[in-house]
Amino acid sequence: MTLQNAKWRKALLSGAAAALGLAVTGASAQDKTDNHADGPSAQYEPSLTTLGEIQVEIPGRKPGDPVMTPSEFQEAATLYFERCAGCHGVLRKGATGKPLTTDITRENGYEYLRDFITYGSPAGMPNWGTSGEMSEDQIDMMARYIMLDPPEPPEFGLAEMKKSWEVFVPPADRPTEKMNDLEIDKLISVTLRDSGQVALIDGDSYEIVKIFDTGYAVHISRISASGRYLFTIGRDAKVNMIDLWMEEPTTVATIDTGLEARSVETSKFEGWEDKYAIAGTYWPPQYVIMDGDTLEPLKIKSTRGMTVDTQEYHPEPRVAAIVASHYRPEFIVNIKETGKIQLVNYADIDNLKITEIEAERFLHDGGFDSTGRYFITAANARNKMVVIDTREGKLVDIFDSQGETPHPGRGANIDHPVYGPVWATSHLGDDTIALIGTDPEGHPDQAWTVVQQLYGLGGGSLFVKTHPESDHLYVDAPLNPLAEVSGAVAVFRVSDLDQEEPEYTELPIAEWADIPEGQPRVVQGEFNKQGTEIWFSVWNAKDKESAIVVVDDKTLELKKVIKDERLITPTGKFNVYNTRKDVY
Ligand code: DHE
Repeated sequence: MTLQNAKWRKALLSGAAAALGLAVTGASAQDKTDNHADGPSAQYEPSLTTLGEIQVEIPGRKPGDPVMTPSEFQEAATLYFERCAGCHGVLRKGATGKPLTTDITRENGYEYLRDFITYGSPAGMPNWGTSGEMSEDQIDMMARYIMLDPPEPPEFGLAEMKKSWEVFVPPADRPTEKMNDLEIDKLISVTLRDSGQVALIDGDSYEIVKIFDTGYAVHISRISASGRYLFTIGRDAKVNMIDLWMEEPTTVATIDTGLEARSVETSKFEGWEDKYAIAGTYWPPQYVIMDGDTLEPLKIKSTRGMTVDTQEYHPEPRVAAIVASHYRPEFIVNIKETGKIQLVNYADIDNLKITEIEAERFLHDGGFDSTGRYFITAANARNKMVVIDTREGKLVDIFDSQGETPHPGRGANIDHPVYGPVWATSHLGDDTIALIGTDPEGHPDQAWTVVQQLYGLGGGSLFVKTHPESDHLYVDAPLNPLAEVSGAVAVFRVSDLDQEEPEYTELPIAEWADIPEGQPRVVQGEFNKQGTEIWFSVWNAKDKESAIVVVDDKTLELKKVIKDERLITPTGKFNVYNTRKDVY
């Protein structure tokens, strides 16, 4: 263990642990509750900001209803969607948080609800009042609001999608070959979260090629199998389709696929390259398969249904990660609240075949092993990992990640000096990194178990990254409450992982960016195509300077700081080649 590592582990197990919202032996419930809202896991619950903007009306009054004016009800609904719906569900029927249906809230009564919102609970409810995040008036309003029936946001079917759908450049008017001299595979698409844009940056010259307007608080980019089309999804569920072959890369089509979303993907199986795109939504709970040339919506599937464990009806299971199989004409769709993974076969979408795999509740993100055959994904609120064999189309295993709230992104594949091919995930709730064996043939005893735990900078990690050409595993910690930690990255040398307690090198990325104001967080490493350098976002507030820091992978030295006033709140980065080929 390095000195730094020892320091942070010590801090983590004492004061900082409470700040992270972790259970600490001997700490009172009050300690934990006081600080809950600062914890990385609490910060990472979805904020349904687009739903927060919809206009709602007070449902029909019933005897005994608390009094609310229409404007109070509207304000409370906005607050609820932004702060509470991520855990308690849009319809208040419960998700990771408890249900708040009126039979329960009325039984509890106004005073109980007001105090609960004010002080929180050791079970995970943030202390909205004592943390200063909600005023007394807001808490009074929220207590009354949840005693009334919830407003129901609108559905979004084919008619609504078609109404929003725009094709700016029809396929017939697009070039038949690449018309620019960009090295497309070297481009990196950078999410500019708070400006609702993506920046396309050249991987060699570090020049911004173009900035595109996309959906609100745009989330991720994915690339079509051929590398020609880049797709983005906004939190408002808007999909943008950008043609990278045109003289100047251009948005050729857009569509709204719902009201809240996080995922988009395109078909990758041989013979089906670029044929379809798919977007999954948080609201309404559904996914839509679209034409891969135009985004025309073709098939919408609801995800409402029974939960995997208690087999109860869930009215709003959100769609989390979606990946495209390399072994079958299938999309692999994580359905969060029911805990099911659907293998959606797109070979005949009029006779859609779906294999439904019973996994674990609260599925979030995940990625492939190095062969592309196994999809490894986190049921993060249950601390579980789920493995799907995408060649055979079935569940392989479900096991404990041995840490608190695994958050792999797409994970990282390394060739371990002892255990062979392993895949890594870090955790939001503690400093552990789990290395998981992925080679059932060569290393059957280690397959689908945590073969080694590494200790990183601290809790609040979101992403790990490596590249087949690299001997390094990079681990960020952007949601750690300590600025020194959230501004740095830990790097492990893969060939040293046979040591008993592998040490890491700490890279002071935020310091390198030399940003005078704010407290930027360093998030999500992404390699260039060649695997020679890794890019990190230095993510500051919207009105402050941000940057991208490029690190030389061999020397671990600073190579370049990319700054530009247009780089507002950069977060995710997606190299065209690595993303389309699932290299990570
Ligand atoms: Fe993400 C991926 C959901 C907050 C950056 N994020 C994903 C995926 C999901 C998801 C379901 C997987 C998509 C896929 O593979 O198809 N993210 C959510 C949320 O619900 C959450 C917790 C809260 C919210 O309200 O959105 C959330 N995410 C964030 C952030 O705050 C991050 C750090 C900054 C940002 O831009 O919003 C963030 N999420 C990312 C990134 C990926 C991602 C960079 C893609 C990682 C990859 O390597 O593929």
